[in-house]
Amino acid sequence: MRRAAEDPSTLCLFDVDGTLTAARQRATPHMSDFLEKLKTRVRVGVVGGSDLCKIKEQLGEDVIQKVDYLFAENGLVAYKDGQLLCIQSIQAHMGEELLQDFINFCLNYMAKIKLPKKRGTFIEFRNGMLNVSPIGRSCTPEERKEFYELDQKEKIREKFVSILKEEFKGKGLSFSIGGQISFDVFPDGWDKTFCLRFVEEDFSTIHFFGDKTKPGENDYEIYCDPRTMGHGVSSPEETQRLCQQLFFS
Ligand code: M1P
Repeated sequence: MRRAAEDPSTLCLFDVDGTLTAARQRATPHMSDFLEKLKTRVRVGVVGGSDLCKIKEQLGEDVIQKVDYLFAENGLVAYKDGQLLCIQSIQAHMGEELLQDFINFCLNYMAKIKLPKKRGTFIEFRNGMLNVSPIGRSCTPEERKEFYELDQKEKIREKFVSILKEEFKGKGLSFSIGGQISFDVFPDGWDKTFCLRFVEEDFSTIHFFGDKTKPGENDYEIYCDPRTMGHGVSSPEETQRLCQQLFFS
């Protein structure tokens, strides 16, 4: 049975990668214990760019039951108190014509890039978004690191996104670089602020904690949104320290 939070009018929403866990890694037992403790003070939610499957790998199979709100794919797949609230469909929203034009363009562009390594799953088709990865999502952790370091120098993803913005101008698509090897593509407005519609009426204060808070990064919109108090962090350890100061001192 859930224990009531001392302040049920405050919600803390957390990004996953870089905020609750290291990139694409599992949460440490210390972080899991901390979230349990935090739930005695405030209501707790998670809003990740990743799909539900990846969030479960990182935060546990039972994460939907453990937190008050679980928002996967920016909230395009939304759960409250363990119950599904809604799932968006990118194909219904974009239509097959635009979707195929977009996928074909990306595959064609990626076919022309030469990288130190290329693996598989270059476009992951999710419920409410597409995730595009020039190296391919099936790369190993070492290959992921190698791509990320190269990308920081050569801006492979930034250049790709700027070409897509030009090519698909006026088509209602948004792009965000949230992780290390890929970027997310979704209809305008389907960024992390999407999840706020499920909580804005129920809380007087909504804190958001994220590590990718610069323009073009996937925490930027919700971090700046007037409905949230945004907190930029640089690691899971900093997230814990900040919450400790805010809610336990
Ligand atoms: O949560 C941030 C991002 O995590 C993954 O990114 P990458 O595999 O590139 O490190 C992806 O699931 C991405 O969709 C998500 O935004």
